[in-house]
Amino acid sequence: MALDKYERVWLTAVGGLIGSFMAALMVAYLIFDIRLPTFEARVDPANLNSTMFADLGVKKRGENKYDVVMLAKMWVFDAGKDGGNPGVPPVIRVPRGSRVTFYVTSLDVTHGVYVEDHSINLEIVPGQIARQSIPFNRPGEFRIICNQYCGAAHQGMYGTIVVE
Ligand SMILES: [Cu+2]
Repeated sequence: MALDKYERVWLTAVGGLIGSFMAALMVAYLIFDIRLPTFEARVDPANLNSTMFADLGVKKRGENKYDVVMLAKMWVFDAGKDGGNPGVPPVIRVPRGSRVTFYVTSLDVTHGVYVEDHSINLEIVPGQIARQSIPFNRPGEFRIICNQYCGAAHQGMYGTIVVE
């Protein structure tokens, strides 16, 4: 099959572009350890007592593996007893080098979860569980911020993750 010269040039250019996008994805996945946010399951916000959200907090799942089960509501994040006193912005502690999987749902309106200096950005929709797993390799205090406008006291909706 004979290809026109320009057709061959364009096919090569497009192939190279797609190849470089794939390479960028692999670098993000394998070297920077980035995982995309995922839809985990549906829940009934009026009936969270029969779901994983009946037991909020930080769960150790293995060597350097933790789950954070958290509830977003106007206008606090609730991480159970592991987050400190109810009604105040939670402080979550994890050891340095751990991989943390967040499971978050909303009780009322759409919220967001963003962690300062880390590759996580979740949209928290009532009725859905959002999940994302990220590594915490640097020690420090990083704010968890609601980055979806959720009403009058939205600006006060935050928490802190302390990497020790
Ligand atoms: Cu919010």
